[in-house]
Amino acid sequence: MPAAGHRTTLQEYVTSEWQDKGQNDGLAAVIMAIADGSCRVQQQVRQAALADVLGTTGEINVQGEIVERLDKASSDIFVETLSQSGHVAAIGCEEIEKPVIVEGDVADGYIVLMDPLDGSSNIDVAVSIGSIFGIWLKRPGETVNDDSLLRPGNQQVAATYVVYGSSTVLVLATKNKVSGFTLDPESGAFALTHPNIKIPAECAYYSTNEGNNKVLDKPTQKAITLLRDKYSQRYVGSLVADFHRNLLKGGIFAYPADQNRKDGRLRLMYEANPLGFVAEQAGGAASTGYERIMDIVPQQLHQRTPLILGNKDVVEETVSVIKAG
Ligand code: P6P
Repeated sequence: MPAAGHRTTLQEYVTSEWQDKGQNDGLAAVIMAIADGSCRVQQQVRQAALADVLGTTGEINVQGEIVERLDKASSDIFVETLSQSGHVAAIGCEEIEKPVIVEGDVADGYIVLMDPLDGSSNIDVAVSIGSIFGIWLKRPGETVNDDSLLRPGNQQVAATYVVYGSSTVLVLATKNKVSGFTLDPESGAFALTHPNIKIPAECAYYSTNEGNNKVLDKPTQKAITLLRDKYSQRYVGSLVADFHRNLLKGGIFAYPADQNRKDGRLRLMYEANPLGFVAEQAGGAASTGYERIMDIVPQQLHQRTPLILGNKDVVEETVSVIKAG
């Protein structure tokens, strides 16, 4: 029994609570690899200009976007910690065109899809950013190859994200359980601070880039107008930060397709699927505007999708307005 005042650490949570529920200890190792990597990333995020880690590498990534130096550094850190966990068979990453197939003896073979640093445009201006991870288990007996990563979100076994904000918070979701852990700067450990997260019944906020309104189709403009009439607008411009606030306070995030982004802007495999998993385990929903995000059968590692994410009733209402045309 923990001492009075002791907060359960993430390590204790994934090695004790999960064992009671038969969770595979390999998954615990994967989660701790993500936690360890995020501790190293947040140190660089917080040092920022002091550590000369801001600015761009001069490269253009597979998304056609300028690579921030912290994007690359974060990608390298998580590839290293995940590869060394002994339980990850393959990694898909926003910053890396092809899947990373982890060589050597991998016990059970988790597949991790990640956005190592989401919200790059906010790095240089000290606004919250984050890291996002979707976790699948390879098919029994499968020798993983590039196609092994193209799994629908409804086959995820867990998802987690880290928000580097006024505090560093890691949110972990498994089937029907979402818990939040805050990094204790003193101990360097994540401590349980948000047990059993459920999205509040009342939606308080809507998060969308209103600057895109003019390029939305009419049904989507109507749906956004309904949100604008009902809820307060909060938009950080970092998906993880916007989603985290909406998860804890009640809200909806919408990045629909538009004339300039026919397939939407956000990525299915390592943004929409993981956060859709978290949202659903917390009682929320995630849709493209026409179908459940996690039912999409992916065709490409970096494919994009429209995303409407948050309170289930508000997502469903928004979808029905869009579908009504
Ligand atoms: P816009 C950040 O670059 C990101 O991928 C998400 O984190 C964020 O929600 C979105 O793009 C912001 O896009 O077009 O509003 O700047």
